Amino acid sequence: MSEIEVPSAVVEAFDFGGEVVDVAPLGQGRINGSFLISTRGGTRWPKYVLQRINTHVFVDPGALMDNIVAVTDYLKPGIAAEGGDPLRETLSVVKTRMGQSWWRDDDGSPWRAYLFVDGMVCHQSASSPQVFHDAGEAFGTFARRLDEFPVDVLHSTIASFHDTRVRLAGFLVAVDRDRVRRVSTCPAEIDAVLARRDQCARLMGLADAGQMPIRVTHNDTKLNNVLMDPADRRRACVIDLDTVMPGLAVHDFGDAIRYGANRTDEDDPDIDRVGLDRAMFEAFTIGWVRGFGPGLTPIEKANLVWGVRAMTLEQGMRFLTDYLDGDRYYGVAYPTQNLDRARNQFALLSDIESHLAQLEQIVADLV
Ligand code: GN1
Ligand code: MG
Repeated sequence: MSEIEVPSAVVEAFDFGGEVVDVAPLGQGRINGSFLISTRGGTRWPKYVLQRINTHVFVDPGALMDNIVAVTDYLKPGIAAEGGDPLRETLSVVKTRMGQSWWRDDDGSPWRAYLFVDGMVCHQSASSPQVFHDAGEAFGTFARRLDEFPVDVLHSTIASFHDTRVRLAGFLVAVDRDRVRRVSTCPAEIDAVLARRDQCARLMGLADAGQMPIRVTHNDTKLNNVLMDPADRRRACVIDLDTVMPGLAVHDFGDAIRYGANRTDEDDPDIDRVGLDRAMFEAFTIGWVRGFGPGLTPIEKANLVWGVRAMTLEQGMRFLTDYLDGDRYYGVAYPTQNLDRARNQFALLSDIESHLAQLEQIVADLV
């Protein structure tokens, strides 16, 4: 994202409270461009995160920011009531000088700002089951605190984001169109999806039948989307709220496992290193279920492993779809990177499938 320049008018649009002395690139997100703003002489907060919202991905930045403001405003009193610090344990939107939650620059790009939560640790990969357990507890706690939030208030900022049936349909269109003539380069990967096409309807089918609750979900529960307080394991801040919208809790659980319990990075092209680390799986599950508390329903508990399968299949399908479309969604460093990412996900899925009984047993023993 380093190619993005921050126009000075954007910096001036936000009410940072002091003199801005530095603007530096921040983080490793694939979607938005992020910058750390350092200020001096202010009376409020020293550092902020300034982000340019990717409008290729998020077509309605106003709806997205409405969701984030609604959810973070709702979370703060609950955090305070639990003895936490609402300025550190959830995001705080910084308004523009005009009092708005975002700003459109002269080129039409939307920008927004948050308080920078300092002194927290962001793990790109789990160094131990304990770290992953704590991430699970943070995401579970996030879900619990939003249990009573009126979910209908939220906009679906990306339609059918984790509707695996719709992802399958998009994949089939990409195969059919063969836009950049890559179908012939990946028959085995296409078959990996086709062999599992019936699985794509399971979870959303349960939701449509009214058996699985629609909740406020995060929808991008990667380990690196939770900041952890090194001084206190129970204090954390769930970030990247762009995809907070109505969804399924089992999808949030599954996406976290898919990303964080893989023995290697999702970008690793060496699929011999891919596999589901069962100790990591167990640690996250313990933390997540504990954080979530008694609100988790029996049908959700019974479908946790299905959530992992669905999210791994879906992510493989999304990477492969983008490869077939000519890499228009995910950034790539080399031409076959999205194909490698898809292969990585399908290898993970195969490993999960060959240990299903064991994973179901781990869950059954815990919940
Ligand atoms: C994107 O930008 P980042 O890394 O938070 C994507 C997720 C994928 C992920 C795969 C809005 O997340 O859904 O799981 O890449 N976010 C969006 O690495 O599409
Ligand atoms: Mg994200």
